Amino acid sequence: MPISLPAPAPVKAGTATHCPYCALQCGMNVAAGETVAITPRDDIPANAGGLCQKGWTAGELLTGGERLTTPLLHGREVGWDEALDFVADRIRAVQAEHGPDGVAVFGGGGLTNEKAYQLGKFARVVLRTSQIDYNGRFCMSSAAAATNRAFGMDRGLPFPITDLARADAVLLAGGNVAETMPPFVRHLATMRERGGRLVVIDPRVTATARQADLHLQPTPGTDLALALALLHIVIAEGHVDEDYVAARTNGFDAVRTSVAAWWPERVERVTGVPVALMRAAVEILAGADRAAILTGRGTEQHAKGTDTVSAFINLALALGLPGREGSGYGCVTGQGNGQGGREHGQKADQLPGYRKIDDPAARAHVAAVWGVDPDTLPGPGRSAYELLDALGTEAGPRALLLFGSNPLVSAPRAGRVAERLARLDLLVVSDLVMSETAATADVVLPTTQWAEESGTMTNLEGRVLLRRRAVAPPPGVRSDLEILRGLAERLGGAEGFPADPREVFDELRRASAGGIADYAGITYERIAAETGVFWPCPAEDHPGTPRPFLDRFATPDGRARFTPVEHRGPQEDVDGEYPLYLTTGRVLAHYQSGAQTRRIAALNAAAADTFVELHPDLAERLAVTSGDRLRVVSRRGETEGAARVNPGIRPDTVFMPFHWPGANLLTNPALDPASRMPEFKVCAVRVERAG
Ligand SMILES: Nc1nc2c(c(=O)[nH]1)N[C@H]1C(S)=C(S)[C@@H](COP(=O)(O)OP(=O)(O)OC[C@H]3O[C@@H](n4cnc5c(=O)[nH]c(N)nc54)[C@H](O)[C@@H]3O)O[C@H]1N2
Ligand SMILES: Nc1nc2c(c(=O)[nH]1)N[C@H]1C(S)=C(S)[C@@H](COP(=O)(O)OP(=O)(O)OC[C@H]3O[C@@H](n4cnc5c(=O)[nH]c(N)nc54)[C@H](O)[C@@H]3O)O[C@H]1N2
Ligand code: SF4
Ligand SMILES: [Mo]
Repeated sequence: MPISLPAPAPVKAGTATHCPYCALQCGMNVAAGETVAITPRDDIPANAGGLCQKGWTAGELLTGGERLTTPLLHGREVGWDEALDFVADRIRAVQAEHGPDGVAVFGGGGLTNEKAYQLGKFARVVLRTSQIDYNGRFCMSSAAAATNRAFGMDRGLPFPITDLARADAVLLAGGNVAETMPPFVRHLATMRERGGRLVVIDPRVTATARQADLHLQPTPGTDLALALALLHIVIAEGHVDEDYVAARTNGFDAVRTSVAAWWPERVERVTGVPVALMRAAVEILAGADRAAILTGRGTEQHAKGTDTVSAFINLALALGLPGREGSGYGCVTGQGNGQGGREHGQKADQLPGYRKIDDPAARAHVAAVWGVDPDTLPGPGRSAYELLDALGTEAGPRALLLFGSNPLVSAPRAGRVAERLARLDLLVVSDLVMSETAATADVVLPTTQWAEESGTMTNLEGRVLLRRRAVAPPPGVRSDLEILRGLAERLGGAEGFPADPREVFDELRRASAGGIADYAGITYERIAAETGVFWPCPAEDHPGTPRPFLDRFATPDGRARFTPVEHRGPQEDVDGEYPLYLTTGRVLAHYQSGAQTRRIAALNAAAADTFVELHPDLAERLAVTSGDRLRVVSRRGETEGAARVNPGIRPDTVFMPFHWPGANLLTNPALDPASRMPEFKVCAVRVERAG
């Protein structure tokens, strides 16, 4: 693989690089030998010497026996030329019959910036298809839509993560960082050691909630009402920062009026959260000199996720937090490159630099970098679930190229997605392992992974990091960039599709220049020398932007926008037939669809199988104890899991992780109108004893 990188920074042991998994992108040293040794780096502020169990055991991804090393064509091992010729021939045939949109592309928020950029370019320039989207739609999209609406910019945390340690209060709504980003908890712990206080909103007593000074435990899907009540109390008790609101925001009057009807007693009936706890939360936030409000997927993965985030942003704005040093609103981003992956054009409505694909100036700029006529660039396509749901249908794409996602396990209403994938004329999956989705593909392309290749990742703070190659890939495996180059070569020309990540990054810098997510001044050398550079960074002599909103917001007039929002219930409420809420999420030991972590012995030992968490009262009614098999049934499907009785969950709610096939057979694909986020976090189910 062609590679040209600055010399790695001197490290204790091995090559300084970053974790394969989540958006904290913990720094780690990877030393290759018979086995791979991993030690945490202490120069990366996000983890500063810490790693979670997934990070510590990530070496097994490199040495484990379940690695794909040969292309597969209908299950048969073939050479790369045969595999790529077949894919190119089928793409040509499908497009001849169904037009450019007959072929779709699905990407992932785990892909490096270089891959995400190249995938978007490949779709628009080589395939000329509008049908491209990615799994980040299931992840960050509601927070992105709400922050764009309020601040004119979507950067997960618009401040360094270490600011949290200096806050006097943090409200974390719908995030379980103790399991999803364990080293994150250190920043919160430091805050608490300094006397700061942590408020957590979660329907379950999670490992994170147990560390909180105050825990609010709402019914799933009612955070919007809760946020309205918190703002109602802030206004009623005179805690609005009127000077800030006047100087830095627009639109407060409409919001002030709209929350008037959401008095705390009414919201107690909607959410189940006692009024006294709502008042206590406001007291903590309003009494803090510096405070942050953070949201996670618990509040965002709803058909009203965008409005829910807007309600929390309204609360933050009324308290005068965003754009003040040491305070703010932030979204706790998810996948390894969840931030960068949503900036460079693998999203249906987007071009690099966080530009809009329907903006003529954006099209002209990017087309010039790509050396094509702007009129040849397609327009916006379908969002992730809508795309998956359209596959193989009369009006939908007939072929799919999938890079970095396992939707048979992770997409909502996965039974429907399986039907759709089965109807395709061509399914091509690039992966490291035989994921559930790869196992159904016509063509499987074995690709290199994190420490076997280099590229940049943008962490949850908007800090662009260099994930260096630390070990040689197994013989026969190609990088995603090489795969895209190979396909481009067969479909019209490899020019503009280099396989060297650094060449791709240099083009990405030019394509993003002048955009919201401007990487023009970021180089591999700078990242190495400065332990990451915050975007926007428009020039090589620009210092980067750790706190983009200190002077102005990214809106045309520089002011933040309040948005009035109204509460409504979940898309599917409980009834006699389906009397319980199901919510879904994560456990410490596994990552996402589990394609990677279910192949690691230590992680399987820590968490071997799926489960159904339920309250003791419900367990008694069903006459089950922990370990008994349960069947969980929704209007869309059914699955089984072992009962895990836990007094920390609401009696009206059950929880399942989605790391194993099953939970998503149940979930509701109702979509948020603005972000097209599915309602992963609440649907109606019935629970029975199995067998
Ligand atoms: N171990 C592990 N870590 C990960 C990942 C992983 O798969 N495994 N994935 C990474 C990715 S991509 C992401 S997006 C992040 C996600 O990180 P988090 O957002 O922290 O993860 P979740 O477990 O999906 O959801 C958080 C919490 O939301 C709660 N919740 C459910 N419904 C509601 C509700 O209606 N309201 C509120 N307030 N809370 C609710 C759940 O009980 C859960 O504890 O984690 C990242 N880190
Ligand atoms: N019920 C429920 N469902 C959910 C969620 C939930 O909370 N509840 N959360 C949603 C969220 S936030 C997310 S982010 C999604 C994630 O769900 P998925 O999109 O399925 O994500 P992963 O399981 O990480 O899948 C990544 C796949 O790509 C492969 N891979 C890793 N690196 C690379 C690479 O560089 N190149 C290529 N070609 N392949 C690679 C991995 O081996 C794996 O098979 O799930 C969503 N689904
Ligand atoms: S917290 Fe995230 S980035 Fe850090 S070691 Fe764990 S999985 Fe890796
Ligand atoms: Mo995610």
